[in-house]
Amino acid sequence: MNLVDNHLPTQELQALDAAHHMHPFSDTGQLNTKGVRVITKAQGVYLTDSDGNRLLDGMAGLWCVNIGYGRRELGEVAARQMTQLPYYNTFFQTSHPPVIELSRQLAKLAPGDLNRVFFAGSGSEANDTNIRFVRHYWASQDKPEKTVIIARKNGYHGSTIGAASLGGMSAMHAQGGLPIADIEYINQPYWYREGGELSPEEFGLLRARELEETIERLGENKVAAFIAEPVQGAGGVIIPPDTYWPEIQRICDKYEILLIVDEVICGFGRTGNWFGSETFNIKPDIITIAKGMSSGYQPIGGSIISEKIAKIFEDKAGEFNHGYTYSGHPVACAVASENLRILEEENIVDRVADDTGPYLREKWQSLSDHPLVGEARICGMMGALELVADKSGRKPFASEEGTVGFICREHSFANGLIMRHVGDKMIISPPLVISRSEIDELVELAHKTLDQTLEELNKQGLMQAAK
Ligand code: PXG
Repeated sequence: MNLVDNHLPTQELQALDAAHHMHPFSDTGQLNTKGVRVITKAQGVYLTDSDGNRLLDGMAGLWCVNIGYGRRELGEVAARQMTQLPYYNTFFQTSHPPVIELSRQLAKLAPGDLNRVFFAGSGSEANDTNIRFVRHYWASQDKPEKTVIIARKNGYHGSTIGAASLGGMSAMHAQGGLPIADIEYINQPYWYREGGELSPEEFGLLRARELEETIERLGENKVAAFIAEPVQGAGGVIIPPDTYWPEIQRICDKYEILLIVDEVICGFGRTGNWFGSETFNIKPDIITIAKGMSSGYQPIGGSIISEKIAKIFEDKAGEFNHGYTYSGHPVACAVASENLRILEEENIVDRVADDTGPYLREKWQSLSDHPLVGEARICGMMGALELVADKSGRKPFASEEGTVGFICREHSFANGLIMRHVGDKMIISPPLVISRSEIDELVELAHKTLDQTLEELNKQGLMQAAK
């Protein structure tokens, strides 16, 4: 028997998990009653669970396994680095070859003059860094009152206290005393649910101009930065109307505020370019990175900052009293470097732009013919289905938000496809290496799942739109 197959029986694993392991974003009581699904191995775009079931991973783990599972090269690099230098810090005026090489690669790949990298262990940590970066940047230029960061409702920037404060998730703010001071929120560019009678273009402009109104209301001298994801991921793959980002860019250029673009999901090929900032023609001062940087093979995040900011840090800011034990961890850096090398060498990002991305788009959009699907939208390799009872009305279901999405997700898992639900939206974000035939399989399984969901909704009397 293969060593990795040699695990305890599923029920025993579930009992131990329930007894000793607490899960993120989970209702502990509910989960322990139901029992977790135990994933034991993975290859390419497929996972295997402890009962031997095969699942097509339509979420690339948690939006991160861009390169797909089972790339030996990454394991080999990790083993070599662990033997040579498993750990050293980057605090005491020291550095090491893996962090230097990864910084070089990132500076080369990142847009514009974003050339300097500050490392963290995750996207959340990187966004905490960003809060301190931008406030200290202004304080160093005798503008300590420029502290407010404008963010968006339903944005997601992580789960530490700082990052969750930047996020606009009301359920997260409701627990643990969030948000921190001096974060302001504007509405999201979510046309399908919030656009009313406006065209997407009109609505995009309207939502972008809330940034300008907020800057004017607070006073430019109080505002440090604006933060946003190019496409909101965890919020439900919300792709802004074409008018949105150009207007945001105009406003950021007009006022003296910094633009932080959170590329934790959109970065490293997800939208068909190396960064979402290229897809939407955004000129950021800082980008947040994590996830696809290492394809999730190692935990690593960071902030890539512009020369303009770096210059202030070099000339005026003094010591920046911030950093993590694992900032620039050698093994994580070596693995991320190898991941980037493979993404480049195998032209994986170009393939998303020119081949598999357009192929998935066509197939995915065909799902909008299904009676349950109000909109099938997609950007590169991230897509969403808006499930509705009334296709022309763009109205939510009468049932509590998420009831239908959950039913659909359960059918999807039972069919061997991992799709995530965000409320009543179904989400995909598959590994970027997914092939055409695997895309066919994904879309066929999604179609079958929609049919079964519709049948169940009809049976339960849930096919009703809200008034
Ligand atoms: N920014 C963005 C845009 C993210 O999507 C983070 C920051 C935080 O990264 P870390 O590495 O600290 O998790 C994220 C993370 C979901 C889900 O349910 C999404 C994320 C994390 C957990 C769950 O879609 N994104």
